[in-house]
Amino acid sequence: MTAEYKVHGPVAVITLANPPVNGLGLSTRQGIVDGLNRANDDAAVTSIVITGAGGAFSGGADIKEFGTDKSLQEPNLHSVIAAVENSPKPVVAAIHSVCMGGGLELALGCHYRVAAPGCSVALPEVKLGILPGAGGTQRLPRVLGVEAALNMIVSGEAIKSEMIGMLPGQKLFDKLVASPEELAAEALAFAQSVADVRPLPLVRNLPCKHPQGDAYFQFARNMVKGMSKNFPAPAKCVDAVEAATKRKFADGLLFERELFINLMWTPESRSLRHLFLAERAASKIPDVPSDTPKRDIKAVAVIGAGTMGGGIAMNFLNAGIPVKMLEMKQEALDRGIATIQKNYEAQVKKGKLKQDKYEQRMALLSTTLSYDDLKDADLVIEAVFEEIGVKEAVFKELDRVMKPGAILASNTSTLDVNKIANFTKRPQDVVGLHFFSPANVMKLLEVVRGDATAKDVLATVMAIAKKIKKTAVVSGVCDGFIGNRMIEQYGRQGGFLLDEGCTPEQVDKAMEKFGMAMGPFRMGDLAGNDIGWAIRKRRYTEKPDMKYSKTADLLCEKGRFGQKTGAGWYDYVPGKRDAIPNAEVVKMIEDHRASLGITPRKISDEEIVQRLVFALVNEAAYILEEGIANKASDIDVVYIFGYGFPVYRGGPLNYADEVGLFNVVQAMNRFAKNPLDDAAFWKPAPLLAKLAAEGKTFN
Ligand code: 3H9
Repeated sequence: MTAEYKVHGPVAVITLANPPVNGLGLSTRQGIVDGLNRANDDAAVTSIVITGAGGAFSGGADIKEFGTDKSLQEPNLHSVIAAVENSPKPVVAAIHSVCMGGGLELALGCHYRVAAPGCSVALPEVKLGILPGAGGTQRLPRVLGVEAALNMIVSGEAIKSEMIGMLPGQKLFDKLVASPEELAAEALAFAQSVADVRPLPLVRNLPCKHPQGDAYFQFARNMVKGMSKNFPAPAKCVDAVEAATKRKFADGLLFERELFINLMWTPESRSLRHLFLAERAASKIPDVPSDTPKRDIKAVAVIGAGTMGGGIAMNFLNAGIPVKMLEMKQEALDRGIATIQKNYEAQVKKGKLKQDKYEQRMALLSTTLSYDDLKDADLVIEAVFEEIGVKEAVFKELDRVMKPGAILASNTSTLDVNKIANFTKRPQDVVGLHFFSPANVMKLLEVVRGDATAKDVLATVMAIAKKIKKTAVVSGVCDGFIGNRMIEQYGRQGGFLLDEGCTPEQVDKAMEKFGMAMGPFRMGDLAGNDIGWAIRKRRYTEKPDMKYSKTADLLCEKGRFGQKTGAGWYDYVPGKRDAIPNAEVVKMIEDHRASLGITPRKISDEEIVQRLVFALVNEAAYILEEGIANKASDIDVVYIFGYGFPVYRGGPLNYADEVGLFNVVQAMNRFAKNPLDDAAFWKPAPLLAKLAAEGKTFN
C-alpha cells in the first residue's frame, strides 16, 4: 500500500507515500479509501488529515498508469474523492511542495485545505493533452472564480500557494501557514478545531457564475483557438469550465468526464504523454546508475568566442556558473563579448531579464588569450572550427594545461569523438557536448559518449545539462550522431522530390502543415547549405554508389548558401528571416530535371510527408539497432527539441508507431518501386522489418 495511516490523538493522518511525487496510482487510491474507512470506524478519531510524504503533496494521477488496466480499476479517483466528500468526519488536506492535477482535485474534494507557502499549485493536465478529469474544472472555478480558474486550467501553469487562494473572494485555502515546517502541526490543530463542525463544507455546494458568461466564454474560446492550433484540449477546457457555470454540479462532472475520456484517446494526448515520460527517461543511462558519483563543476571554460561559443557560455552564465572564454585574438574576444551583451540587452529591452541580473551574469564572464589561464576550470568546452586538425591542436593544448579530473568536451557535430579523445592522454575525461544553434535558445544537448568516456563524466554532464536547463540525450559515436545522421537521409529525400517535380516551397509548405517548425529547404538556408555540401563531397568518395540529387550542389555552386549570404533556396532581405521564393532557383531545378529527362509529376503533400518522415524513421531504426541511441524515445526527444518536429506528434518514432509500422513498411515498399528514388534506401532496416512483422511498436 502506498499510503500510510497513523493516529495522532483524535486525528487520523493519511500520508500518501508513492515516490517520487505521490502519484495517485491504484494502491495509493486504495490506501486513501482504506484510511478513511479506518478513521471513520474508529470512535476515538474525530477528524482526518490527508498529506503527502517527501517532496510533494501529490503530482496527480500516476501518468505511468495511463492506458493500463490499473487506471480503470476501482477505486478510481472519482470514487476516492466521493469517499472523501462523504466522510462523516471532517477531512483536511495538508498541502505542500507540489499539489497538481489529481492531487489538487483530491484536495478540492476535502472539506478544508491548509497549505504551506512555496507549494506549486496547478492543473497541468492540458500539457498532457487532456483536461482535469476528477472534478478540477467544476470545483476550481467555485473557489477561485471563473476567470482565474480558467486561466490556470487552460495554461496548465503552476502558481505558488502564497499567490493564490487567499485573495478576497477566493476560497482555495482555509489557512496558509507561515512555513512548510509548521504545516504538520498546524494541520493537526486545524483538524481538531473543525472536529465538531456540521454540516461539513463542500466545494461542490459553492455557487459558480460569471456575470457576463456568454460574452466571456466567447472571448475565451477565440483566444484559445488562436493559441492552441493542433491541440484539442485547451478548447475543451473552456467548454468544461463553461459547463461549471451553466449546469448542475453532477451534470458538469459527467460532462467533464466525457471530455476527459475523449481527449485521452486522441493521438495528441498520447504523444504529449509519451513526450513527458520520454524527456525524463532521456536522462537515464542504462549502465550509469543514478547514484554514480559526480564531479564538481564550479567553473567552466569555453574555447572559441564565435556564435556557438558565445551561446554555450550564456547557458552557464544564466545558471550562475563562471565562464572563461578563450580566443586566439583580442578582436575575436571583443566581438564575442559584444554579441553576448547584445543578446542580453535584447532580453532586458523585452523585459525578460532584469538589469541587475544582466550585470550579475556579465560579471561571471572573463576572457583570456592563453590556454594556461584555463587550467583551473572543471569543465572545458571546445567550440572551434569543425576540422579534425584544428581539434587536435586544441585538445593537445587542453591535455597539457587542464588540471587532473577536468572534463574535456567537444562541441563537434560530426567528427569522431574517439579520435578527439585519443589526442589526449586522458580519453576517459573526454566527451562530446553537441549544442544546437542558437546554443542559448535550443533545448537539446546531444551528449556523445566515446568508447573510453568514464561513467562519472557522463553522470556529471547529464546533471550539469539539467542545471543549464537543457534536455540531454546520450548518443554513441557515429557520423552525425543521432540527429544529423537522420537529417542527412531526410535531406536526400528532399532532393529526390525536387528532381521529380516539387518546388522547395511546396515541400516546405507540406512539412510545415504537418507541423515541422520549418520545412527542409528553409532549414537548410538557416543552417547554411555549404555544410551539407561539404558532407556530400565527402560521401561522393566514401560511398560512390549512394544516390543523391545534384540540385543542392548546383545551388551551392551559385554561392547560395542560405540566410548568411542573403540567398539560398529562397531570397532573404537583410535583417529579416522571411523566405522569399526565387524564380531562378525554380528554373535551375526545372533545367536540371529536364537534363535528366524527367517529366515532372504532381506529388501530393501526403507523399512528401511520408517520404521525408519515413526516411528519418528508417535511419532511426538502424541507429537503435547499432546501439547509438539507448532507446527509441531518446530519438523522439532529439527530434522534438533539436529539429522542430511537432510536439503533438511525439517525435518521428512515436509518429511511426501511431501510423502503424506495418503501414510504414508498406509505404516504403511502394517508394522503393519509384525508379527516380533510391530502392536500396527504402529497404526497411532489419529492426523496423522485425517490429512490423511482429505487430510491435518502437516505443
Ligand atoms: C491527472 O492528474 C489526471 C486527473 O485530472 C484525472 C484522473 C482521473 N505520475 O519532472 P521531474 C515523476 S494527470 C507519475 O523530473 P521535477 C517523473 O516521471 C497528471 N510520475 O521532477 C519523474 O520520474 P523518474 C497531472 C510522475 O522536480 C519524477 O516524478 N499531473 C508524475 O522537475 C520527477 O519528475 C502532472 O501533469 C505523475 N503525475 O518536477 C504533473 N509527475 O524519476 C506532471 C512526475 O522516474 N509533473 N512524475 O524519471 C510535473 O509537472 C513535474 O514532474 C513535477 C516535479 C512538478 C511534479
